[in-house]
Amino acid sequence: PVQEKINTEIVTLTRYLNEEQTKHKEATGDFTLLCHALQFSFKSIAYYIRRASLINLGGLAGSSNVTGDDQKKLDVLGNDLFIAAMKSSGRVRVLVSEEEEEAIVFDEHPNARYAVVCDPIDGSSNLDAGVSVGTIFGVYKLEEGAKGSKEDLLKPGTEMVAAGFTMYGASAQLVLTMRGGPVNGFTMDNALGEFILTHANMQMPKKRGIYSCNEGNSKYWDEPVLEWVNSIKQAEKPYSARYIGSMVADAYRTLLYGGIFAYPADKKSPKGKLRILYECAPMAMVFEQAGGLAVNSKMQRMLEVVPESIHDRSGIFLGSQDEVQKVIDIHKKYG
Ligand code: AHM
Ligand code: MG
Repeated sequence: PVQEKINTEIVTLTRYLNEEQTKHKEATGDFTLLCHALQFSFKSIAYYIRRASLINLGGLAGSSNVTGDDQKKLDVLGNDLFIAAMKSSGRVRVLVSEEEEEAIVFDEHPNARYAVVCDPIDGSSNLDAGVSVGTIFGVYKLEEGAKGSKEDLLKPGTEMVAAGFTMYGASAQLVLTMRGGPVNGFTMDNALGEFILTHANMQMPKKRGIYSCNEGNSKYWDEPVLEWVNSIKQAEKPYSARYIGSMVADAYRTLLYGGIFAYPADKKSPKGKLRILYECAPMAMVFEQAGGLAVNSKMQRMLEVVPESIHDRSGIFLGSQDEVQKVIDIHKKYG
C-alpha cells in the first residue's frame, strides 16, 4: 500500500532544534530562538533570490561595500533581511556582516548573549546568471561580562558554538553544525515551508580526485601552490577540475563528493581573498566536523586563526583529509 512508503516521521529543522535543546538541561532556549530567526532569514533570502528576475531585483544597487565589491540589489536586500531577523530574535548582541563596514551592536538587547557573523549572499557575482549562491554564518556565545563590541568577535573559529551555510540551488540546502556535534544537511520543502533533515551526520570522503580553484590566478601563485596543482594534474589518474566561483556551491559539492577547494593567498592578494570570520571559519568548522581538514596559506589550522579585524582575509585550503594533507606536505618541503 502507498501509505507504507510515505515517511511520517519527518524531522524538520524545528523538531531537530527542539530535540537538541532538550538534550541540554541547562539550555535556556535562547540559542533555539536564535536558530529559528536564522531559519527565517534563509527562507526569506531564498524566496527573493528565486523571484529576483521577476521583480526587477537583478543587477547592481549602485553602491559598493567595505571590501570594494559592487553591491547587487540582492546583496542589499539579503543583508537587510538577515539583520532584521537577528535583531528581532532579541538574542543577538553583536552582528558582523560582509555588507556592513562596522559591527552592528543591538543596544536594544543589552542582555543578549550571542554574536553572529554572516555573509548574507555569498557568490553574488553569479546572481544574474542564476548560479547557486548562499548564506554563510557563524554563532559565538559572548563571554561573561563581554562588552558587546566587535572585539568579542576577534576570536579563533574554535570559539564558535555553531556554524553552517545555505545553498540556494535546485532546492535550498542548509548545512548546520554545533560545537562538538555532527554536521547535518537539511533540504527546503517549499510546499511545507520547512527545512527537512535529509543528510544526517554528513561524513565527507577521505579522498577524491576533484580540485576546485580559480586557476586564472595561477600567474600570481607561489611555488608550493603551483607544484601542488601541477602534481594533481600530472597524477597517474589526473584530477577533475570543478570551479563554480561560488564558495557555498563549491564547498557543498566538496562536502558531498570529496576533493579540495582552494583560494590561496597569492602575489596579487597577499592576505587571500576570502574573509576569515564569515567565510573561512564557518566552512572550516563544517569541514572538520564532517571529517575533513581546513588550513590557511601558512598551513595553520584555519579554525585557530585569529582575525586582526572583522573583515580580515585569509588564504584557504578546504576539503578531504588526504587532499588537504597533500597540500600541507608539499608546503613543508619549502619550509
Ligand atoms: P563575495 O562574497 O563577494 O560573493 O565573494 C566571495 C566569492 C566566493 O563565493 C568564491 O569562492 C570566490 O568569491 C570566487 O572568487 P573569484 O571570482 O576570484 O574566483
Ligand atoms: Mg562572500
